[in-house]
Amino acid sequence: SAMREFLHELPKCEHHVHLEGTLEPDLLYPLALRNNVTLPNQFPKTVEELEKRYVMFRDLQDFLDFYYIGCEVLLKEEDFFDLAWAYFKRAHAQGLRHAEVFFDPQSHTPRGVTLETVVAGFKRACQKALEELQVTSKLIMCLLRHLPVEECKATLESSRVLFETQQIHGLGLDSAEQPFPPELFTECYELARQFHPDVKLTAHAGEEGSAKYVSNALDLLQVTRIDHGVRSVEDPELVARLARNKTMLTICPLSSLKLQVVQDISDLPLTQLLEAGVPFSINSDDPAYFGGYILDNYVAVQKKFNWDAATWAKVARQAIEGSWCDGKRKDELL
Ligand code: ES4
Ligand code: ZN
Repeated sequence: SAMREFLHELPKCEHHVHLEGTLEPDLLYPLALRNNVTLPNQFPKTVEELEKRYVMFRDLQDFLDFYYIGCEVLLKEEDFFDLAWAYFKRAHAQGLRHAEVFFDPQSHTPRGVTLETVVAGFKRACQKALEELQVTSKLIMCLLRHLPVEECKATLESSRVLFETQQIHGLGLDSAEQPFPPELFTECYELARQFHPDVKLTAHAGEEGSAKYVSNALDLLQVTRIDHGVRSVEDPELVARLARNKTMLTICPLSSLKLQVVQDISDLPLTQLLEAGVPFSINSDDPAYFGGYILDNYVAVQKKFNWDAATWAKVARQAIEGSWCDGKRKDELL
């Protein structure tokens, strides 16, 4: 359609995509076979069965249970490369120009897969995306907040050199939001800031958790971006603060729908954020699980909000300006 074509041509930046969440059923089963991995008994046995199960999730935890099982088929550097390269190809075909991608080392290290293996595979895919697709990218390492803080600290320590050499650009915080508030991770974020003066900080907050999770992430973790943050609108002072500081929310429409954070995409507070001057970007989160990549999320928003071209230009520009690439790359994208 003309609308999809228009949105395809917008210079799109993605700031909220978990590479493990790009594991399509049509890669999951071949990887299980290639690596001799036996999936749990109750796990769907075919691509078709799995696709049917992914139509809807009860909540974040119901989804995460599938997501962590999916991770078990990833063992070798080549697997991480194949995963990320498949993502870059699909997102590029939807008009992606720049991506800041999350990964969860702690969903791999318990199987004996090292952080270095994971990053080596992802970096090779990022390099190929740059050379063959002209897609730029940054890696953001996330800590799993449902795990003991001491384990998170140890993971962070093991990543020190990768942060110091800026092979990893940012730190994030994901997994089950409640009851694991941001303040548990204050020391982890302090440590990351010591790794490199330019380290970028973000955290999932205000997806299922309250607006207090968002303000505590800002106050205690000193993040400069909030992942999801849709419940921020429950606190007018917080909304004013996000607008004043131009703190970007990375919103994931199909994710919030499929995880039943909202009952309809029109329930997302996008109009309110635009009016209040809070910047946001539109992202895919876990596209293999939530039924769409970046353009599909743009289209889903347009179907409900029916924005004019000027509004879309503003949304695309805010995503570029909120990106963690250098000024030269931003100028190219604008
Ligand atoms: C996630 Cl949607 C979402 N929320 C929190 N943690 C996650 N990890 C992967 N997807
Ligand atoms: Zn997420």
